[in-house]
Amino acid sequence: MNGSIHFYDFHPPVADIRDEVLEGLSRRPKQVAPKYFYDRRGSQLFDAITELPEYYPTRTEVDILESNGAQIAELLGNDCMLMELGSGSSRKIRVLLDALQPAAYVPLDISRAHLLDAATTLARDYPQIDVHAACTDYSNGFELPELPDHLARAAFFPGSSIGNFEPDDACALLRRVGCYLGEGGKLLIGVDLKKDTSTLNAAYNDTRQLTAAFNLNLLERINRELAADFQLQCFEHLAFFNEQAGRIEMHLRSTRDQQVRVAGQVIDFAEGESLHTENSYKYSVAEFQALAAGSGFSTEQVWTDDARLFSVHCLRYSG
Ligand code: AVJ
Repeated sequence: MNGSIHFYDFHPPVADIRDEVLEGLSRRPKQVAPKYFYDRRGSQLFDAITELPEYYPTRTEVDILESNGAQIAELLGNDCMLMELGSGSSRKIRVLLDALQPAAYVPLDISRAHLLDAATTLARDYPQIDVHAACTDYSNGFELPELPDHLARAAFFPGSSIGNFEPDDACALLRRVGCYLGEGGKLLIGVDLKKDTSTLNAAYNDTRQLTAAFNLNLLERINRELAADFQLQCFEHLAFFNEQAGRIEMHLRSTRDQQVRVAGQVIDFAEGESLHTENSYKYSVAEFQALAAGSGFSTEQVWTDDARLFSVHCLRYSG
């Protein structure tokens, strides 16, 4: 069945999204999970962010993958079934598919439209690879289709998306990936590194204000999907490195006292109150290795760029 594409839809129902968003808005400080950024427009805006001069992670990770393709292929093995968490745009996976030539490719993403477009294009361009695309919220104990079990499993978790999770949740997620892989299974994961605060802050406060548009698009999405009436001009983008916590924080700050209706409920915002929309944890190589060890992974190899902006780790699950 070479070259076939299978599509599985485990997208959370709108009622679950409503409950989760309302629960987040009832907290102090208010929060909404960053996975909700990625409707069609949010995914497009994120792709545009990855091309910005200030946003160094994507191009740095691609460079690391390209420079080390042969060694990565050796460590992960050919003919495997390669899962990708948060597939998004396909630039990085093409580098890996070329180097690894896996038998099957299993992209997981919460953005249905984006996943379907990307998976269809890849299936066409790589006719020798079976594609099993699953639209799923992998942060939530991922649901998976029945997959062939005769192939060695490997996983790719690019982009430092692991940084969106609280360290404890990151640990639990990696453990689940490990259970999927089985003992000896390899995980290739991209992790953004700690660095000077001005470089970090610039990456999340670009002069073209695409990151601001990406952040604000969350309110537009909630307006459309949850019958809400956020006024986008009454919120402003805020992003900064929180040194103490070791993470970039993104917020939407209310510029005045206001009330917003969301799915039939009234939500009060005070002037200056913020809605916390994202954390992006940054790690040193040693910090991340310690986190991975806590999930049962040992380090086989770590690559960084010369400026030590970004790291890619090859980890092995030992149970
Ligand atoms: C996709 C989570 C890795 O944290 O850098 C980019 C998302 N947010 N600009 C990141 C993001 C603002 C990105 N991750």
